[in-house]
Amino acid sequence: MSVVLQGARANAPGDAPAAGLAARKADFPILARSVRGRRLVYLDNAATTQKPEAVIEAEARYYRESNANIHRGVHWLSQHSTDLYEESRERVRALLNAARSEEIVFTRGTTEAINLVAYSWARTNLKAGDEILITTMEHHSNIVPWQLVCAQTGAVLRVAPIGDEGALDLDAFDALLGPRTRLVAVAHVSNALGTVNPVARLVQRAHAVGAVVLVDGAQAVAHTAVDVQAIGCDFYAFSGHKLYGPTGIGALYGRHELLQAMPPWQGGGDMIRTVSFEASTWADAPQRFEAGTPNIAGVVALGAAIDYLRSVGIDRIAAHEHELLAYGTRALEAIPGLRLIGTAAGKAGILSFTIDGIHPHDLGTILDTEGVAIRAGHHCTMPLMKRFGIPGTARASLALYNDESDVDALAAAIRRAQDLFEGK
Ligand code: 7TS
Repeated sequence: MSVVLQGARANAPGDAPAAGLAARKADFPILARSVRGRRLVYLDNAATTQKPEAVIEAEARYYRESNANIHRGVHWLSQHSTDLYEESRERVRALLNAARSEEIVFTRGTTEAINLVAYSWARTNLKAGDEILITTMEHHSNIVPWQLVCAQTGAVLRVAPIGDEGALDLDAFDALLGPRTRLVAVAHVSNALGTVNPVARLVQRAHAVGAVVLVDGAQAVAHTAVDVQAIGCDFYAFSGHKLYGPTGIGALYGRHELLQAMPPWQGGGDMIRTVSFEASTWADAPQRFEAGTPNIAGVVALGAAIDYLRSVGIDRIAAHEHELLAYGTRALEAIPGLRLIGTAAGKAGILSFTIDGIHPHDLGTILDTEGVAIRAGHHCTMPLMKRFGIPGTARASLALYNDESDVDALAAAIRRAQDLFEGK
């Protein structure tokens, strides 16, 4: 534990932009454990990031010192708990640079945020023949909710293609926009390729035809500064657990006018203004979309995660991960038979690859025996895998606490797996 506390230092003022971040490993207690008798090399950060002591402690402290239900108590503790909850909303507002905190709705995560928009906005506003435009690189969470909307409303799903490097085909995207396009739903950063989409440009083109735009920011918020006003999007979704925060909590940003015009999607306590057996009326946004007792401790710990992220500095994190990505790309490209999937310019810290003669799952299993945790499979992007003609990839995804030794361990483990398969 003393190691953890030592590591939880503030930024050293003289630190170079990307230097010294590896010392942050000590902020994350789980990174000190071993797995299968080996040092844990955690490279599955796109699935979920590890949690710093500050976040774990914030959640525990909430239950030790502040636990009470929110928005309904006249007693001190309830008011205190409500204040903590609403302070976290303000932290999320600041993280995304939203204009006002009423534009932040707490959800279980990205998936629930997208479903909220699908159920409330899309089912109300779309009719037969309207079009929803997505891209080939979307996570299932940004495909399936729209398919459900289409089945119910008669709207049509359109898909903008990508090039061989994994970049969105912007001309094709523009060509698919038209008077029928009512909604564009696009990933900010692809979880399987690392491609960073030019979301501000996409929003501009989509708005020109009158479409509303949802950005899936699940893979963006922990790796790059996000400014929803500069992007200009109407909705932005993210998950706390990919941002060094707890599971089961995330948020939806929605432009105030849009949220205020949307009907509730779940009914219950906290989302109403008045209830009678004849008719009920709804609270304003965001409460309208937060029925029932929420994950209060999760919200508070998410606030602590945002504080942590800001204390390290999102620009330093981005610079560090880009350097490590370049290092990792060189290390993997030197391995014979390895093919990187997703090589778009300016991509984020995701190394997806296939190896000749070794199925990604077998590779993942062998790497695991060496304590190297990566993801293997389709990464909830089956249509994207089909586009590349592969069943899946092995994927290493970077976070602020990774360093060159982690990438070296990955490369060495891949080479040993190859030796094993070649019977050496
Ligand atoms: N959108 C993107 C781009 C994602 O990467 C993910 C999760 C989601 C949506 C869904 O997020 P959730 O928190 O609601 O589940 N991506 C991954 C992944 O790449 N490996 O495991 C989960």
